[in-house]
Amino acid sequence: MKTRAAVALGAGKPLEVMEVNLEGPKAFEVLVEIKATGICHTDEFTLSGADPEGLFPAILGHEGAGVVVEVGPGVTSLKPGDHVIPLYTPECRQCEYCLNPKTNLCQAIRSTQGAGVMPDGSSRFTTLDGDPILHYMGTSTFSNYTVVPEIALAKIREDAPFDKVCYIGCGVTTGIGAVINTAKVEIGSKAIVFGLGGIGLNVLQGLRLAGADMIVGVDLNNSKKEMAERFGMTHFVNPSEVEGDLVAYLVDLTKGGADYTFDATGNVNVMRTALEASHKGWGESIIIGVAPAGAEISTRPFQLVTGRNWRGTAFGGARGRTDVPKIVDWYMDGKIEIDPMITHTMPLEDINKGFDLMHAGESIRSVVLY
Ligand code: NAD
Ligand code: DAO
Ligand code: ZN
Repeated sequence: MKTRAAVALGAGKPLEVMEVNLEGPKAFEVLVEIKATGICHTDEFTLSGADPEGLFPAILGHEGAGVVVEVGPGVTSLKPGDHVIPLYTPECRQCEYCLNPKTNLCQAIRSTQGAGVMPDGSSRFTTLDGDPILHYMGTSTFSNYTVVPEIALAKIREDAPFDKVCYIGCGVTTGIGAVINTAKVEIGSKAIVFGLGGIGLNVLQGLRLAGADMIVGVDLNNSKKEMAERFGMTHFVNPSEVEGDLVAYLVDLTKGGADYTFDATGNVNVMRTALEASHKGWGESIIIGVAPAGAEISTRPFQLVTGRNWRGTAFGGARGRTDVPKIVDWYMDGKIEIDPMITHTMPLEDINKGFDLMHAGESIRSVVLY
């Protein structure tokens, strides 16, 4: 079949919206009509060329929601008409990683997903001239129709609006999951969140859900304060307005350091501040942000000797097929909010405007509606 897609032809170039060929689903694959997709910082990271694993030409996009159109041989868990969210972190429920409760990093299709192809080693996308186009994160939601492995699709309830729950495909789950699955924040905790963008706001609402008492937000941009308060932030700090050492300021504000800190900036200097602002003896600092290629973190080892813990999280530690439908329920039951974070919507033809809004810091989430 043919489908409309925004194709990343090369690093640093705008996406080009064009018709491409899409081959049908092979064994254990599913053809999905994408109804809506968010534009995430990570798509921008890859498109910019900063992602060392970025491959071109490719169809980016990993924050979508849609409907199953056709299933390939061997697919048993989905049928045409099912509503789904594609997962860049699959859940095969059989591999060594899926069987270990300490991780969500299913490895069943890791090597082919990283190479931009389906598990059989080939791409389903080609240009109208027949040249291959690669998949991205196993999802390629910047295409109206896409093929996704069965183990990388979460089946969700049919009354959930695609234009909102697509955000659960990355940002919502990453932020809330970092709090609930990775940090396992307890009621009454003190927390600091660095970076109040699309991920940080969801860390805030995760902390509110977990019953944290003090929720400090840190951002260089004062315009982030209002929305952050709406999502549970109790105190705001702009580092550029703090005189003296930021760590000392935050330790004083939290009366000894925070029980939990979260980096949602991707800046390695911020990651160090986050670790050192966590409480001596038991503080945990969770890295969510993805740093530029080659960047390294550092601190004095004595920070760890004296009981602070440095950890990371991918997709909020969530097992997508199991956890994503539950997060959709939380949204539908009013336990979490998504609507105010979808600040812009646009048709596929205008997708580059979504990237412009992100660069200008004017959007939290732009969503493409097919
Ligand atoms: P964003 O651009 O929307 O937000 C980043 C925020 O950080 C902005 O508000 C910005 O003003 C603030 N900021 C920048 N530098 C700062 C500094 N020095 N001090 C304080 N605040 C600062 O980005 P986002 O979509 O929220 O993504 C955040 C990070 O999370 C990115 O690195 C992204 O790649 C990463 N991410 C990780 C995962 C994962 O699974 N681990 C998933 C999705 C995104
Ligand atoms: O198993 O090695 C692996 C792959 C893990 C991928 C985790 C990706 C999380 C960070 C990227 C942000 C995605 C939007
Ligand atoms: Zn697995």
